[in-house]
Amino acid sequence: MATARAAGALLALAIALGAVGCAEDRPAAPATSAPPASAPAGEQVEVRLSCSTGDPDAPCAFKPTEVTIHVGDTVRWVNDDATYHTITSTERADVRRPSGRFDGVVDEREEAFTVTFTESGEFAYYCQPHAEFMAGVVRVVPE
Ligand SMILES: [Cu+2]
Repeated sequence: MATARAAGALLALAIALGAVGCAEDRPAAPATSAPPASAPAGEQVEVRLSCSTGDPDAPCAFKPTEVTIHVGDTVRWVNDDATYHTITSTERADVRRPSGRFDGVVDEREEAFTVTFTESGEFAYYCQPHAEFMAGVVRVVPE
């Protein structure tokens, strides 16, 4: 129950800050902004965008292609090269079309794009310029 105690302490702090008559609607968020008690800080999983697969039919790939995370976790896609890629959500893995859930672009080495998944499910995505061979799945399971 340490989490509940910490949340209680933060609530008390927030009330105390409010009591001193802060002019803003909300007290300034402390550096460790507390997530809701039911959503502990998530883990971060990295997926690399690599164009050194050595496969002439699929020269670039998401590595790993599939990741399984928990609700509240974050996937961080990082570009291995200076190649232009997108990280584009699609409703179906076999029909690659932007679904609008997320859509990131990376075109520099070590450039990153992150998405925090707040609901469980299977989230397929692909790279638009390399849609024929570059796709992946994020499986999000309940905590
Ligand atoms: Cu790509």
